[in-house]
Amino acid sequence: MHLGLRSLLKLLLLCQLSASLNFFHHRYDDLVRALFNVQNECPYITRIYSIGRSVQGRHLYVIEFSDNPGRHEILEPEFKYVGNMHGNEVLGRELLIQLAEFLCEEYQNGNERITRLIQDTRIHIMPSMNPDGYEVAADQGPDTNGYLTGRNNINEVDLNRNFPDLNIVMYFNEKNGGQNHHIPLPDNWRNQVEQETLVTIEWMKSYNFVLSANLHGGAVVANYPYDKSKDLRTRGYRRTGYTGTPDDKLFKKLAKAYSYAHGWMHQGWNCGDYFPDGITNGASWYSLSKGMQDFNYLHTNCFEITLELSCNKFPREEELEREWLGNREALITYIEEVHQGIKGLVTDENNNGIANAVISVSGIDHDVTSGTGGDYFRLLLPDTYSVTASADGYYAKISTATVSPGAATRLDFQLKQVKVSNSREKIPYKNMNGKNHIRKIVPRSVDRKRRQ
Ligand code: GEM
Ligand code: ZN
Repeated sequence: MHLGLRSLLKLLLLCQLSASLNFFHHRYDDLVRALFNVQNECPYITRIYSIGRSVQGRHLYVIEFSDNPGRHEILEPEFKYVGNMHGNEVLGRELLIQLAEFLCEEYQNGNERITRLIQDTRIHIMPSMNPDGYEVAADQGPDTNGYLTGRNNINEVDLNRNFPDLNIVMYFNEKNGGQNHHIPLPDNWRNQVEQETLVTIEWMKSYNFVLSANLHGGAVVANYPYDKSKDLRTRGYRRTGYTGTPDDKLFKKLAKAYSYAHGWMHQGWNCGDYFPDGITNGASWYSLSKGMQDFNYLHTNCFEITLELSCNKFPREEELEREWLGNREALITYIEEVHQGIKGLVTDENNNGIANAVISVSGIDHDVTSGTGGDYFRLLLPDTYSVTASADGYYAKISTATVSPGAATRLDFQLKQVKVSNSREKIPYKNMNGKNHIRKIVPRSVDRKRRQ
């Protein structure tokens, strides 16, 4: 077919038009439609599920991307993005819809980078954690939006102040020697949180997420934990004081991975604020208790950062395409960060995976645990590390691994079961991070019986 210059131009114009038609604010029904459209377009690499409902009964939908959607593939890390936790901070919601459409299209186009990402990673995308708040904000629209209208859930609770405060426990443990990971929840936590928080916590517990980001607006910066300041001497509304985690260097690198792949975040000057490299420690900005980011790190294996993506919390539709283009590369680059450090299998002598084995890295006082299949993922910067795997009923094992940039280094552990006759024996075990533990070794079989 011969196309004249005129019709070619017309076609180009049409393409342009259909592209910009995609950039609009998605109300709840539009969001649902957009996600199911993607699922329809890319049925073999996607799945849609709801983690539960909001107070007003809207679903908190997740779209999952994987070459085997719906199941955890051993040694493939799980990643998540959460948007619109504050109902009036809407850019994250729109970017995550765009991202879902982009992943589907590029996979169909045979884009090698995206194909590999989907083959090696299980990606969970939840565009809105606060769909009720969003509707309140969207009723006002971009121009008339009051600064905080729709931020909270429908019960007027700020969901980023609604998670159990595990920092208090952790800061106590750091001083007094105690657990450095998976800080337990208060017994009655379910009665103390909002519905949206509850289902999100259940979600976090039911997948072994490794890396995550939580998308906000009102500034342009990548914010990393802790959000809650350890320095309780300063009084007043804005208590601050840099409070890093034991993984501080890694978190800085993760935050920079986003800010430098972003169109302008890394430049530092945005919205009248200056953040060197476009990153900040949460507590050094202003202290925040009961946030979601710290909760991820303290209760699960997941490392989460908080992305502040626009000065204007509710940008006009005309700005959405530019924002997407400014964030696209960063959103992909950040997912790829899940493939660094070490990963491997913890098994028994019969090659059965051991769940909940504890992986400790010398010099970093934050352990991670293996998932149900015995696979673990430990994000680490390039270096050589001494790593210990331990599990109830087994002798602990130490190994060395060198991490280089790029793909994660494989490090497996096969653990020997403690004989039943030794079951009451107390084996002193010196934690590599200098703490003395007396580990009571109980064989798994005994342990299991006890729990029944
Ligand atoms: C923040 S979250 C990011 C900032 N964190 C800290 N510790 N300063 C909030 O929840 O207040 C900002 C937002 O709402 O987007
Ligand atoms: Zn926010």
